Parts: sequence; C-alpha cells; structure tokens
Amino acid sequence: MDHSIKGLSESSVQYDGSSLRVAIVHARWNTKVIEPLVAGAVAKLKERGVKDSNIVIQTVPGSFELPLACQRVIAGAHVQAGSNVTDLLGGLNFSGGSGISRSGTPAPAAAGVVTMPNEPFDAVIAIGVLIKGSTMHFEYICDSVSHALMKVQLDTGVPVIFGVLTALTEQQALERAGLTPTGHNHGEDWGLAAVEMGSHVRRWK
Ligand code: DLZ
Repeated sequence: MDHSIKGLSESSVQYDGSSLRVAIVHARWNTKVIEPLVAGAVAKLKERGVKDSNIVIQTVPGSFELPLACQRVIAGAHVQAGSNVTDLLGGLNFSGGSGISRSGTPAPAAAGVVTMPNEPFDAVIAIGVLIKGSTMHFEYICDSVSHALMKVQLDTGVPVIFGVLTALTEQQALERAGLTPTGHNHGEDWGLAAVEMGSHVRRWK
C-alpha cells in the first residue's frame, strides 16, 4: 500500500467495474487541462473493467453548469447512447474508445440517433477546472459548485465524484492534470473513486 501523504492511496480491494455504468460530465473551460483529466478518468474506468458502452460523456459550458447537468444526467433526462451520437456532437479531441457515447451542447435532433433505455448510473464524475482570476468570481463558483455537487449526490443517492480543480494558478492546474514532469493526473483518481463508490453503493442498497 502506498502511504504517501497526498493523493489517493491504493485500495486493498480491486473493485470490479464490469457491470457499472458511469457518466462523466465535464466543463469546456480550460480544455487543455480538461482533456487529460477526462482521458485519465476514462483510462482508469476501463482498467477496472467498465465497458465503453457503459461510459457516457456529457459536456457543459463551464463548471457552474456541472451540478444541474449531473442532476439531470442522473435523472436520465439527457442520456442518449449509440455510436452515432459520438459523431454528432462537438467536444474535445478525446480518444477514449470507440464505443463511448458523447453528448454535448446543444445538438440538433438528427436521424439515426439511438436513444437507449435509460439504465441508471452507478456514479457520475463531474470534471471542471477553475483557475483564480483577479475578481471574486472564482471564490463564488468554487463554493457554489462544490456545495451543489454534494447536494446532488446526497439528494439522489448516486455518487458524484468531485473532479473540479480549484487552482490558484494555471501551473497548479497543469500539475494536477499530469501535464508537468512532477505532476499527477487527478482524473485517474476520479475514475478509480467512481468504480469504488459505485460498487459500495450497490452493496449498500
Ligand atoms: C465565467 C467563467 C470564468 C471567468 N472562469 C471559469 C473557469 O475558470 N472555469 C470554468 O469552468 N468556468 C469558468 N467560467 C464559466 C462559468 O463556469 C459559467 O459557465 C458561466 O458563468 C455561465 O454560467
């Protein structure tokens, strides 16, 4: 077991994600940092056995939009799956796997979009990158988003993994996305946390 002071220490249990369904909701602000975080989360989900077809990715404009989007995704309001959805909607240049469904903002209804039965999600990972500027904007958004994401998970009973970087500098954000030589990609930790919490909540039902 890793006993480092910071970061997620390895669990003694290898959680099996092969039957889990996980949504990633991510903001599009600071995409340079967002992209590796999303990729890191997906890599760990897949490493733990979560199937491509059970990973749904939804984008929103900024971190402020994350709580409502998570709440609606959990409620099943925006969940579309099917390979052609991936091609229809904008988003990041993310190569997470061909079967992963992407939902973005706002997409025209198109022929051929397959709407799957809305199976419940076992966990949702909310990913955003907030970088402090010269006004109070940062403080207000950090505070409201973190409280709202906590409320969503407590209200719905579905784990919402807090994947929001609240960085005082751009350098801090880069480090936490593994974009510096000594950095670590926190997205990987969030993927593992989603599988662990999704597994726990299934047992606790
Ligand atoms: C407006 C804004 C600013 C200044 N900074 C960020 C940021 O660093 N990270 C982020 O995710 N979003 C930012 N936003 C956008 C807000 O989150 C939100 O999308 C808009 O205020 C619209 O509600």
